[in-house]
Amino acid sequence: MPLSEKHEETKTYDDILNAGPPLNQLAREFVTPTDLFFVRNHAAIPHLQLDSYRLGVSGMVTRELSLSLEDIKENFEQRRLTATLQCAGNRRKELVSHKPIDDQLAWDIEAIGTAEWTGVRLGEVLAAAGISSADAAHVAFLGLDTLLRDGARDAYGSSIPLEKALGCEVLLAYAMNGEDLPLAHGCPLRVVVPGYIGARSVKWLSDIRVQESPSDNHFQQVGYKLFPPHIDMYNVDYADGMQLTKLPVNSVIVRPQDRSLLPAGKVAVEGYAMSDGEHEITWVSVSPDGGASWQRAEFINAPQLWTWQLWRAEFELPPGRHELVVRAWDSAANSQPETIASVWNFKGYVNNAWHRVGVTVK
Ligand SMILES: Nc1nc2c(c(=O)[nH]1)N[C@H]1C(S)=C(S)[C@@H](COP(=O)(O)O)O[C@H]1N2
Ligand SMILES: [Mo]
Repeated sequence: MPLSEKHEETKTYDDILNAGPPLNQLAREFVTPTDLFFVRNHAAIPHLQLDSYRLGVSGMVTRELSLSLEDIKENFEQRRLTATLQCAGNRRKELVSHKPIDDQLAWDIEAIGTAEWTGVRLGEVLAAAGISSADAAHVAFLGLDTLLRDGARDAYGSSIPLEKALGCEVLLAYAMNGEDLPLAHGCPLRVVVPGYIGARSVKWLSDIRVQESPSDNHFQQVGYKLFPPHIDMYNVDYADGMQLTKLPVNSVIVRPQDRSLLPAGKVAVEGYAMSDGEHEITWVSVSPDGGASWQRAEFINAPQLWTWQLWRAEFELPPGRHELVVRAWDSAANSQPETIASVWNFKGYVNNAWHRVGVTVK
């Protein structure tokens, strides 16, 4: 079937679990406690038969594999990596207040979390299967959760370039923060693609396929595509969209929250910054006056690849209203655009405009 030109079907979110931490609990620790880690689902959590669980590996491979969880744990070296996952829809709420976005979750700043993932390297599983063709260029994933769309039931899926899939950082994870992967986060096995939008880290992973082209799944070909601000749901041609991969450099003020009323005196401003994981955050600037003057924030954790950077700055604020602003740079000199208008897109993805918070000091 050709790509649906229609906007995504209207769905009710009743039986679909989507949740994030209360904003006052966000990013208090470098590693996010599992029960404060956001959950983003596009379908109901699948009913699992854990004893008969198998991971299939097929496509352009010399040997097709069908692996139980034990096969995976016994045949491949166990790896651990602390990595941040961020939904492409994080900070959509600010885009929505600039110009409406239909039928998408209005995430605030909470669709992000950092966990210690335990699993095996996807690259080592692919090496065991053997890449059989020089044309192999993408690795596609399917989950066990399914959605009804245009009368057909499809699994959630995505793909990443083979080159990324072979990177040491890409894991098939069976544990999160030292415990078996919880059901909501993809038990028994999920992909973790550090640095890429969360949508590529497929949960309840059932199939891996090595192929010439990106996945033809809805979430690769229609969902999670980026368009410039002048494209909307009425003039869009989904075939033209840009498939999202790496996240752009971003920074967010977590505390104080927008519209806080603060006592006069010293105000501690705290938040997170994150780039594509391959580049560390090198500088975070915070403004106490809407961007007129700036101060360099101090880093709370030592900068590292694949994770967010927590930061802090302190200001003496006189009574009145103040607009706090943050912007960050990474080690490739990437920085953030100033305005929401310049990053607005009709699906509301990857908002990385300067983040602004209004506060009143008594
Ligand atoms: N099978 C499956 N995998 C999925 C999804 C999904 O709906 N189904 N959602 C994706 C999206 S959009 C994101 S942002 C991350 C969220 O991972 P989390 O729920 O563990 O935070 O999972 C991704 N993997
Ligand atoms: Mo997402």
